[in-house]
Amino acid sequence: MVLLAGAVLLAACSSGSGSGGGGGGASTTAAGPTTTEAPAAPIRAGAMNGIVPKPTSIEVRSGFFTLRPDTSAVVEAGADAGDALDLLRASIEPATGVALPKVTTATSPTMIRFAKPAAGTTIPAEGYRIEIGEHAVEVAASDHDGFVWAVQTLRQMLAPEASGATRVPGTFVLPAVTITDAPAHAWRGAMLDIARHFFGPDDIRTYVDEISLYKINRLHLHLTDDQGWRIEIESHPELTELGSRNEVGGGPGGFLTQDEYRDLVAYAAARGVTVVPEIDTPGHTNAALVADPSLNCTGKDAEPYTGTQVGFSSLCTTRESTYTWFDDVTGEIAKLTPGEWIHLGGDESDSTSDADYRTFVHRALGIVRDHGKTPVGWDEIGAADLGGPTIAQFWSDGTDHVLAAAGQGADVVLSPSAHTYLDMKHVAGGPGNVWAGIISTKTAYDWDPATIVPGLDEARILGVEAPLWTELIDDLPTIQQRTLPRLPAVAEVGWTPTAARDWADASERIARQAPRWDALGWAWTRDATVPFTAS
Ligand code: TNX
Repeated sequence: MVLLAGAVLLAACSSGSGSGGGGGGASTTAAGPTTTEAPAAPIRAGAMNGIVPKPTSIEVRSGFFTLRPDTSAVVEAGADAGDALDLLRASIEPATGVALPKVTTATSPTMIRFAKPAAGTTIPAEGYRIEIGEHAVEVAASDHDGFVWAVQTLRQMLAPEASGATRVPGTFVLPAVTITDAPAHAWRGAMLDIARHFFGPDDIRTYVDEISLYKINRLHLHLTDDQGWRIEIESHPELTELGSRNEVGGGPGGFLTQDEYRDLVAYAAARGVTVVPEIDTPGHTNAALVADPSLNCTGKDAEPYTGTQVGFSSLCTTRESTYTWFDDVTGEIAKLTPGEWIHLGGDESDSTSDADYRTFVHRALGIVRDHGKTPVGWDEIGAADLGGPTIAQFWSDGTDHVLAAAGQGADVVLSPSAHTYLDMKHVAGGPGNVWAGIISTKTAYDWDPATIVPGLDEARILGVEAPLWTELIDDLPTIQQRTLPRLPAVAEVGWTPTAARDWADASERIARQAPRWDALGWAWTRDATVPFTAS
């Protein structure tokens, strides 16, 4: 074990059982005011049992790896770990001063090494193996995202102060462990509504940082709604010129240029997150109707909308030009989006007749496929003839639609509103929406993807997603307060098999995240179901 002389290790590294307490990760300077010796540098260790989502296995040994100023990084040829190493450096260098220079052969006494799986072993997609010894941290994965998730695990094993923006004195250590890990579900999503209130690239990037820390791998961006059209479409500039300039409550709105969107997609991808863009149709389209009256069957000019009602707008589904328009829009979105999916909405189309809705959805799904993407839609699309590979996103009270979609062969992403709608209140009397119920962190955690839709074939379940609607949210701290600590809870529902999950244990691990959120400057909610230490 490498310890600085005279230093004291004050963290919960001695046990893997979670005995570190809610404030795990605390550390302090060793020397008290009465000592005559020079103050010793503190040794800073993270909490054991502080990883969210819970990994498949953790084997704890005795000893530590010490991050030293000269610790180097080695990336084995063929290991797709460049982004993961950049992420690790960017997240720990400001606070620790450890720059992790890349070397080809390890010349420093300690190193972090990224390698392909050892010969004769396999690691599943997005999985990773971490082995920490006194002189080396060995990280192995088969793909880009596996390395990123390994880094997120390493960040969670470090003392929370390692994530801060300014240098803190002391030496950071990692406990000697072997971790193997891989996700239970391929789709672990978070949705951000930038239509009801507009959020620009900086806020979205910070949200990507948050979701990636918990191994969420899809950012579903709700780009259009009645209140605003938020993505530049070069073939239809009026959509943003006329359709983006307001939001709920009458604020200025805004939109992402194609360059900004492209940059965001790349930023997210480097952090293991695929952007899934949503163009909501045929309802939720007032902003488009304001911009282009020809999309409206009534021929009347639509008025900009700044309220919070739903279900009053519809594209003209019986006019051929509407399909040309949808083809133009989704064609540009497809070109900007390397990910496999485009979401076409399909929810709450209360002003479209049932027959028109079915016709529109059937054709629109086909148009998305013609652009080389797999279409995703809210569960109502199950009423239509899907006509090919489709993903249905379950959200509503009834299960008929999602079962109808699955019956046609669709895969399913689960966003049960009573558990995953993070715009709902955490607690009665708190801020947020109420229509889907009060969602404490425990409620966000305590559900089983396999049984939430009775009768749904488990083989159809791709994973889970937590939406954040923003009628009542207009700044980044509020996004963070609604999603922390509930997003990590949903992330674990998606990553960790239900049989391995336990709320008592999870709630302690979630509590241990708070000092890291503080170090990162992220706002959060002191949810009473999570045993946070007193402030
Ligand atoms: C329902 S969930 C909606 C959204 C609202 C949300 C508010 C879904 C597919 N549609 O349009 O923003 O409720 O909680």
